[in-house]
Amino acid sequence: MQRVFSGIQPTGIPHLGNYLGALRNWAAMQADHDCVFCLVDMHSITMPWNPEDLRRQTLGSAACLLATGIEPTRLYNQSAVSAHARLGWIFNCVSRLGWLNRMTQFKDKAGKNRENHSAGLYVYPNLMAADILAFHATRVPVGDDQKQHIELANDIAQKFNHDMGTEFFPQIEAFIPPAAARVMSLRDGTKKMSKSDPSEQSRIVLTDTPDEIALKIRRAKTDSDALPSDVEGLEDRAEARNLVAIYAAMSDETMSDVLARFGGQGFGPFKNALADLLVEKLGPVATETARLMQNEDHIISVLRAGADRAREISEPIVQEAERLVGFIR
Ligand code: AQP
Repeated sequence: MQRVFSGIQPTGIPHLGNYLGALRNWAAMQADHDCVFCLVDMHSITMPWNPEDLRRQTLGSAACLLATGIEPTRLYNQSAVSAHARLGWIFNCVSRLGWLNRMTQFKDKAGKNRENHSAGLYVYPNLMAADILAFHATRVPVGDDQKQHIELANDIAQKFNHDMGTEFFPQIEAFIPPAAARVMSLRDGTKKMSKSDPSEQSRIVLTDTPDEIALKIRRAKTDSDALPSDVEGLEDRAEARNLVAIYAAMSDETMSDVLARFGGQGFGPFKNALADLLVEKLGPVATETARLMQNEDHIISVLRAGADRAREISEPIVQEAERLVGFIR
């Protein structure tokens, strides 16, 4: 069975972009893949953080993931399994500065003030490569924004294999969903929906109440034209395209199907229908998350059991990588 690895940062409650870009596929892949899913808390401290928030958000994200259908034994938090840090360090020494300089996510997150960012943010893609390769995972379900990082992970695996004269690490394939692989902000159709966007109105989170969902969709930025009757008509209309793409992904239809129904109409009825659809699909996730959050000890025990399983899989792989490098164990 092919092994799948994927992670999410517990930097806030997962949002609709995380759900459509990743989490929904995670849950679906469990049926026919050997899955390992991780709350990548070590990645979460690459940007400024508050320890109490990190703790709370790790537990909240775990509850949310379980509520989306992730099986408890497959979930753990990264810092509990030392394989990530050990292989991450080896990859810091395999990866090249020139490769990291090309990573667009670092440029986006660091902005103009690069000198003031953590070294961790810069080497983040090396740790991400270690996250996946510590499990010899070959399939990684991610949103479109992670494509470049997966390519880098393959470059690192190849260079390690070449330098050590082995075929130890496999090549990785990104699994990017065909629809809504990049969900955009509800306030600005040119920016991706993100947990760290200061505007809460920019995203729908998986714990939003029906009223909050309806309000955010009603307030979502649009233009003043009616919806077009075909997909070409969405060109240069980033916000309209985003809402149609969300509708299509949530209803498992194509964007053309959606426009065949709503094309020619104003945004009012479409937004009402979209809000109803989101409430129908995400409402049960919010209810189950709230139920799980009432028992923090249970969530902690789920993460501990998941970490035990993750250690069992990753330990022999990382020990072999350490042996290949020349470390004495
Ligand atoms: N807007 C998005 N559309 C589609 N997929 C997305 N993902 C994230 N945003 C979108 C996918 O969700 C998975 C987990 O992402 P992450 O939390 O590890 O990191 P991120 O990509 O940096 O997400 P955020 O929300 O933007 O977090 P912050 O603000 O903390 O940096 C990944 O598979 C990602 O592709």
